[in-house]
Amino acid sequence: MAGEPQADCLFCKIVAGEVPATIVRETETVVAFRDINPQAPTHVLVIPRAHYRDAAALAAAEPQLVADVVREAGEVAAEEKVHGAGYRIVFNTGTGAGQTVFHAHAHLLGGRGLAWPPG
Ligand code: IU
Repeated sequence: MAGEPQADCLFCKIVAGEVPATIVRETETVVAFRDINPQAPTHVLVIPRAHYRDAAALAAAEPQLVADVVREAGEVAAEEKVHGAGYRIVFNTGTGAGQTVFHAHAHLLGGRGLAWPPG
């Protein structure tokens, strides 16, 4: 069923507490944890507890959850004190764009200058 945990999904296992992660914020709907391979001084992944393969699928099925993810990314940015200088929220979507984990997630990146266009 849509949104249900998937046995082979790493992020579902983090949500379930079966795989360790450094969690920085949790709500009823969202979990935020540090990326194991950080690309910036602050690099936190914000994920819905519900399983959807990417952000567009999440938006189509449960649009409120997209708002929850983005709001929590902003809360993490404030907690990490990167909001003043600016930060980036990225949803890699599809393998060609660098998506490697097919459970919707936002990357919150901050704490350094972020070039545009991105690589
Ligand atoms: P991507 O947008 O799907 O490429 O992002 C997946 C991220 O998940 C990537 O930045 C990894 O470093 C990160 N990650 C993690 O934090 N913990 C893990 O156990 C694994 C990947 I595997």
